[in-house]
Amino acid sequence: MNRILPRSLSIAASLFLPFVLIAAEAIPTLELRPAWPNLKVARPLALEPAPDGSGRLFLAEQVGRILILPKNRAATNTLTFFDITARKTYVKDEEGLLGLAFHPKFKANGKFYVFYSQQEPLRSVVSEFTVSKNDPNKADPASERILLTIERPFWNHDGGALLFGKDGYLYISHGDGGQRDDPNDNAQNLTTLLGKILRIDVDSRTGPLAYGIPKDNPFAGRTGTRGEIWAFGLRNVWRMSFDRETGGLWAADVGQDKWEEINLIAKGGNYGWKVREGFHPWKESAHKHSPYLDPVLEYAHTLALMKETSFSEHSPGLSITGGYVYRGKKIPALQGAYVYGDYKSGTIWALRYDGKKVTANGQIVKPNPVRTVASFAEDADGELYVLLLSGQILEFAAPIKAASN
Ligand SMILES: [Ca+2]
Repeated sequence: MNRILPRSLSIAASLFLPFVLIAAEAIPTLELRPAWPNLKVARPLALEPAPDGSGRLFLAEQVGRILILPKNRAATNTLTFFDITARKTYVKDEEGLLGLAFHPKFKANGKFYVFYSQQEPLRSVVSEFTVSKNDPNKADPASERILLTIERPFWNHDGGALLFGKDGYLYISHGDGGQRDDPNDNAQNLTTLLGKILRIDVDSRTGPLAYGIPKDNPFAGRTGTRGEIWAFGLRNVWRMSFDRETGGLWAADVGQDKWEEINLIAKGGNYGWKVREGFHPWKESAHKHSPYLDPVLEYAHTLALMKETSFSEHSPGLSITGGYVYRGKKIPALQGAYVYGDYKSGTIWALRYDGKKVTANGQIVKPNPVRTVASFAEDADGELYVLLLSGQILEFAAPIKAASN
């Protein structure tokens, strides 16, 4: 018996080999290197280029600071642009300063937006701040305008991605409120902002709200719903991004016990949680809002579970971190591929999608379980970075010689 197993495995491997090789050719093997080798930062979660032509890159730390990174990559010092560490935004795990977005007209109005956690009561806050009138490298701490406060029943599943679309509206991800199995059934409930992607207009006001609800939001003006909702049925979108070329909104939804998933977000779409996780049935919900939209791709927490999917060649992971479609110039072989990773396994993959199905996917760097892939970032040129919770900022590079992966 012992001899049969390896032999049957090798036959299976040879049958699948042509497909594996074709898929591997479409996804390059890359290396990672420190982008600022001499910098020490704390728990970096977002890195954003200022859209003002200054070439400045701003790094948000979970503890409540925003730093301006030095243009000299060998430098050792940063400038502190913003600091709310005294508010104790980061108490544990998923809380903290989680998102940063610059107003599209930042150059003229100096406005930027942050998403941060607060205690007593547990809540997420989305606020507008303005740059100091005297110093372009300092935020004005007295300029805060709170747009949105979302109370949370539990400490986890905050979400916290913030980004502006080409439509000028601010998109916000918020998790289902936490614990397990969405006990309050929030993600399918259209009267709460938990378990959703939201879309608001920071430049206008609707009624007593500190922001406007765009008239073309899918639930705007519908009774029994929140007009801010753009998409729902999401457990805890940990990072989302727009493809700067196609405008597609990619959102990675962190799974509970089995399935991690990547979704392409459509207006009004229901991405299934907690009725579904990935492509699979999960729990009952008191709310009925079918159809449930399937993800682009899923991967499982174990190798054994991967056999139940059409992505059986995909390696497993435990907590997805969404990235970006690569539109930079330095690595032509990565052009047009969506890059994503796993916080727990330290794996980084890329996939290609033709609008209907995944046509290729694979690891682009070797897994490393101490590589805490907390977030990805994209600079003004479309080059990508990996932010490790351990405090490193990495960039991709094509290997100098063929990898022996
Ligand atoms: Ca889903």
